[in-house]
Amino acid sequence: MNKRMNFMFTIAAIAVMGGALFGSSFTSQMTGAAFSTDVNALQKIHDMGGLELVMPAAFAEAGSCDSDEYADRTVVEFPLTGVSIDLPRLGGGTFSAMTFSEQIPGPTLRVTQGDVVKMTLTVPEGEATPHGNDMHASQVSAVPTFGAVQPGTEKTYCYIAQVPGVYKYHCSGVNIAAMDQHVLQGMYGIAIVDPIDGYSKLAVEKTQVNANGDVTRDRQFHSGDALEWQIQYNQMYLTDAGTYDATAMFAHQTTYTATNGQPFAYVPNDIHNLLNGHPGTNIFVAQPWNSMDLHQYQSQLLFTPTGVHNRIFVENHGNEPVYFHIVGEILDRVTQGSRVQSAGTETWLLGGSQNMIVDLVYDEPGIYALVNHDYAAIYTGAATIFVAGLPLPVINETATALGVVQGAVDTGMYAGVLGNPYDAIPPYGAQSIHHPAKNVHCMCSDAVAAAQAESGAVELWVAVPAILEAAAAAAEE
Ligand SMILES: [Cu+2]
Repeated sequence: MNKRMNFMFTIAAIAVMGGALFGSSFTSQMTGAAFSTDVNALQKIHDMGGLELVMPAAFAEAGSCDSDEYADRTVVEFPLTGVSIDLPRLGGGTFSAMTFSEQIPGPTLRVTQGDVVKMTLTVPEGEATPHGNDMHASQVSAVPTFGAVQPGTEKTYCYIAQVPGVYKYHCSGVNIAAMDQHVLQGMYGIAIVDPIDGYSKLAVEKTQVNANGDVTRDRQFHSGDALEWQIQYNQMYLTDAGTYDATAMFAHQTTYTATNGQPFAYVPNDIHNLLNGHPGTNIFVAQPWNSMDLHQYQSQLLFTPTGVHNRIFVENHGNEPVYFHIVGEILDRVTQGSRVQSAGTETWLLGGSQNMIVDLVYDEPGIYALVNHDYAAIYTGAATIFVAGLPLPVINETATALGVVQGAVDTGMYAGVLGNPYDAIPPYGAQSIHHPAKNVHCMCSDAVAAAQAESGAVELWVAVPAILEAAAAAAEE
């Protein structure tokens, strides 16, 4: 089987799973009779105005930004806006999203261990509900620091990021009333706290045959510098009208599994169909976001070279486990908090609100599927496609004909031509290998997408048709 056949086989295998999904009525909801007790409890908390403890005055300065401890430290400002907007849902229509700064997930904060984080949450006038922000990277009194911020007001708190790692932040609802709704409809994000002494070099297990014909260990080392990614999982529980379905949440009946806010965010689209010589035909049967008309919501692939250290920051925001696995790869290292948990493992389990850093090197050019190895999660959105190296001869030929292949060859990956999706890339740190280009991609408002474009990300829905038009015109001459 040649490499292209291999690619088609891999895609077809995943497509079969996707086809099963889209052919079924996976959005059907159960009735809520058995869960009335829980729902009533939530309603009572809501009616009380949340769980607001009466605090002694001594705690009034919790999270203050005036501490002497902050002198001589770097202060990193992190402004967020809590706002409800409508965003597109899988299969058409919209859902009632709640967001930090009009994007799901919210912006990623990146600091170095020892920095001071100055977090300001603004809730605009006219917003239908208060919001709050609970940052797991902090160690401050939860009450009143994470309490509700009323519409038309803002609240700032400060803390020192003392412990390196990846940390969730999320809306705390209205003093925890409706917190489930706010988080599951989109109010979550991550903070990355880089270790003060940097990331360790990566050891990858290999073997070799020596001059005597003996098979021996050949451990290979890569520097702490890495091409970086962020992948955040969550569940979505939606009514047919796109509102939050608490009954489905209590029953753990997932409507979709979101990957960076979008079910099936990173699978092939009609740009790849075109470039792979199949215009009008899906090379991936389930291409739910495949029209260029979808702009920032069109699914995009993740491109990486072979032989390069990849570092993936992973967070599970949901209330289902994530069995993190990459089809065709072994995770070379798993770090949780600031401790290595495993070196060389097939799958790693993340519970709710748990994180990890996965380090790995793709050895062979090809197509790899990053999944939550829970079949219910795969079929509802937790399938992400990585393309390592330049394994697709038809795309190579097409790109050559268009005169754009050199960019891909120089970088060893198709991101040299198409870029990597903006929302899968964390802000750069001191040890980040920069991506050759970014494309505009997010579960976000048009304003956020425009800001990505202004920062240099490529609008593929504009660029690709223009390239193809120019190529067609050149061919006619
Ligand atoms: Cu909220």
